[in-house]
Amino acid sequence: MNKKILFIQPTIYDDDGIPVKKSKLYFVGLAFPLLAAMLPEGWSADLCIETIEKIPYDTDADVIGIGGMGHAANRAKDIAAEFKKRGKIVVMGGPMVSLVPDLAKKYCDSVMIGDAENTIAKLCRDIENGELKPFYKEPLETLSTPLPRYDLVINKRIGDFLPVQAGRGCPNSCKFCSIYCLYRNKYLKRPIDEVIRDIKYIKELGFNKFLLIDDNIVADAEYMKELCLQIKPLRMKWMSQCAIQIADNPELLRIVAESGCYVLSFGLESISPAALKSVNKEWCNPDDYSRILKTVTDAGIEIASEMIVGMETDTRESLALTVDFVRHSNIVAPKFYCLTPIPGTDLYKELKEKNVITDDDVLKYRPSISVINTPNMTAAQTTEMFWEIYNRLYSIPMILGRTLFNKRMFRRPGLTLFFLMVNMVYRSQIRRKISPNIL
Ligand code: B12
Repeated sequence: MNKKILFIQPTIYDDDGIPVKKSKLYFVGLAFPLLAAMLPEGWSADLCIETIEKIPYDTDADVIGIGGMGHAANRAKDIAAEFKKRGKIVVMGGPMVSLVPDLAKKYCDSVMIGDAENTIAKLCRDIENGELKPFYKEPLETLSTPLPRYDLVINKRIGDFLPVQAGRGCPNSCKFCSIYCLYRNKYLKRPIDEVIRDIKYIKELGFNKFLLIDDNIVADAEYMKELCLQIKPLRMKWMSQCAIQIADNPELLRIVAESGCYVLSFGLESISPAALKSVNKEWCNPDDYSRILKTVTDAGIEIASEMIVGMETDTRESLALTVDFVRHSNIVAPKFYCLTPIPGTDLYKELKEKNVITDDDVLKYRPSISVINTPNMTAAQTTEMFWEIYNRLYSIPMILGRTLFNKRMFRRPGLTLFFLMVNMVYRSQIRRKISPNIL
């Protein structure tokens, strides 16, 4: 029996409810290339990345598989409704719907909760037999995945790097994090030779860069060292994200840098120890941030950062101090998000009990809008502050200060231009009131 599934990666809506479109999408997710590679005999797949492509509503596919993270869920539900009208079977999956499966089920025929490795073939067989179940859930105990179907993305308008994954989950317990709430400290690693197989394949496809999409590459330092030692001879460049502890493991930091890592993103969240404590992240000490960031840039790795606006202790003054901190730090691409109480996270439970959530409609949540009244600021004030911080940090003098006129960057002109471009794209998104996160 031949069946076809059309996977759709939805875009997000802007503040006027218009789907955000781009001429190029730099960060490509791994879910669909991987899901396509795991389909059973007799199944074929197509992929539509809505941010850069039109949705083919008249597709001949039998099944529509919709993913999406965070606030793309709002768009996902509308796409699902349109395909349901056209009589298609619609299946949803990904981290967002995994946290709110009952809500997602209202808009589709079946929801895949969590990892799909153990369930995707069963879902397909059930469709063939007309026995589709409302939910599929079978957590993984080990992680081994086939070569992703990168052919589904490489001819699209994407950047010059492809995604690779070595591990899933994270040993930390940050209250706001979806990964913590889905994996509960479980950390699954793929066999190193399998990861190397994927990277070699990416190289064969003509790409010299990859994005290691792991949640925290220092979750198992010994594993990461071994992986990096095997990446090094492949002479690739790569980016990733991890906990700041990497700076206190000089050997690991050196090996990571020598293997071609040139950008790391850190979740710094806040410069207030009390705020960090309130989200279970007291193992980060803001007094150490400047030293840590310098250690990492001294190793030859540039830093992007993720910080949260709307923490319990935030005030206008503390947020102004945050701007000063970023301005004088070695961060070349600072990013901010309003704290969001996604149902299913520990943060949600806590804030719900405190009765400080101003809007219960999770589908309206987005990183640029606060829905939490904190002791010192209303949700509306936090939202205002969010844009103020971005506008200040992405003024032309600030952008030039951390790129073209930054002494540290002089020795790497190519990278400087790359980050100048990234900063200018973020700036243009900020001016259009789109929080810079779907680059
Ligand atoms: C790369 C990445 C990005 C890239 C974009 C990648 C892309 N275009 O898809 C960038 C940097 C742009 C990005 C942006 C954002 N991201 Co992001 N991102 C990731 C990251 C690190 C990897 C994604 C990935 O490829 N994973 C690997 C695949 C294999 O795993 P997976 O997606 O879970 O898929 C598996 C299953 O879930 C399932 N599955 C997934 N989709 C589907 C669909 C169907 C039909 C089925 C059956 C199954 C299925 O099958 C897969 C195999 O098991 C994840 C963290 C993570 N570990 O996933 C965060 C993550 C997905 N991002 C997250 C967030 C919050 C965001 C932002 C909202 C940040 C922000 N606050 O602004 C934005 C949203 C942008 C948007 N909506 O357009 C959260 C999602 C939280 C949530 N509740 O949805 C995550 C989980 C990070 C976290 N720690 O919380 N992100």
